[in-house]
Amino acid sequence: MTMDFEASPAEIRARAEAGEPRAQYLLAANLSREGRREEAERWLQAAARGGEPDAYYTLATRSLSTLPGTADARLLLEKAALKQSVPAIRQLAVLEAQGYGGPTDWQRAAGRMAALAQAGDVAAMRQIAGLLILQDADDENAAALIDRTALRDPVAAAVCAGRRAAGRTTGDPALASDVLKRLAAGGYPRAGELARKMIAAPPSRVPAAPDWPVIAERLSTPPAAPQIEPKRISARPDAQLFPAAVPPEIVDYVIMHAAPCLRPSMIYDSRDGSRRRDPYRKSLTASLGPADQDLVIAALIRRIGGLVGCDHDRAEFLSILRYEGGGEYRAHFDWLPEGPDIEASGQRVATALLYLNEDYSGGQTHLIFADAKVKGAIGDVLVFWNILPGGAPDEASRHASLPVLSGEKWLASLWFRSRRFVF
Ligand code: PD2
Ligand code: ZN
Repeated sequence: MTMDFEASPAEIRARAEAGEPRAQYLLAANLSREGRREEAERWLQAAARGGEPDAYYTLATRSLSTLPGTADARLLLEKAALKQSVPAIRQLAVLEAQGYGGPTDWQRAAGRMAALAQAGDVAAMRQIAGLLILQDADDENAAALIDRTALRDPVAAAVCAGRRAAGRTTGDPALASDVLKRLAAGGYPRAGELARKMIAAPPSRVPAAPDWPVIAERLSTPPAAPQIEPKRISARPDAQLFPAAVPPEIVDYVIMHAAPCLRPSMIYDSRDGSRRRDPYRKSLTASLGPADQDLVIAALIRRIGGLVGCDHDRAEFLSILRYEGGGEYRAHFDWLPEGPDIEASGQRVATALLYLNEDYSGGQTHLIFADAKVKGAIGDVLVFWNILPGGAPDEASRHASLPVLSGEKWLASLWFRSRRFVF
């Protein structure tokens, strides 16, 4: 008989003591909720020794905050994946796609995610849809997958609304609006605005069921950056704007994906290497580490890397920034002072900024060196370099985000190092 959360606490304990790994895992979870951490830890370790996949997964999640730790995480996740743990397979796919804790293997990662999606896992279906949209915003299979997940997944709901607002094929007009209205009532950012756009959009036909062999074929090559003619803003420091580099549906995806992870932004204090809050940088940031990434975020990092001309493994974590009224990032450099941080990964050579919305005033990116105030359209990517050709910090690369005067500004930033990023 399988043990689940409906068993009584006394029964769970009895079975845990009798040596059932699943019961040991559930007992650990109960004890952890009660704040009895040491006992919880002992039972969690016992469950892992007994081969309980959720225990492997829980232990793996603790090793994701440093690059060296991801090697341990990967081994635990592989064991959990062999026992069909769905969260473990999703996380393992991210590590494989990014080359964290072992070789980079995009095909394997995409194959794992497609298998989960085909088996009906909603988060995997939505990720596969996102990957297809990145290749072709009109992909019929993406429409089918988004339709099937929009009522159960907030990120899919946002993509669904964005698609309809852009006049693309997506079925039932009422489909995502209910989800979005509920999210808006719960204070989820931008949900109300998306719901309004969606309700105003004309109805369209319901897409057919997903065609899995076609999807597998589409996903068999790693994501590539599109050919986009950039607009040069400055020659030195080098600054270029890539228009429409990311489809608007993926922009909605990124916002909804990151919204629950937003925290007050920090600045780096070069005097002691600490990070702290400061009026110099007034915004919220979601810095998407390995535990917060998915394959769409990984694909987006590759795409932006392709525009910049840097491999994905040189990118720091994608950061989603939300500046409310008055929010700003005063004049600063993105290059780092001498210290342990640059010893590990090298200098922060380039900055890429992806613009996620337009409905605000003020808030332009001020490239002081070019006397240019840039307000990108949704999906535009601004790239500028923070170093001189020889690699030294460029004292001319100072820039800022001007105060937001009305509305709120959303933006994704990605900094690239001179070598592989070691976190
Ligand atoms: O939000 C911006 O426009 C901005 C401007 C300058 C962001 C950054 N720098 C940054 O994240 O480094
Ligand atoms: Zn900056």
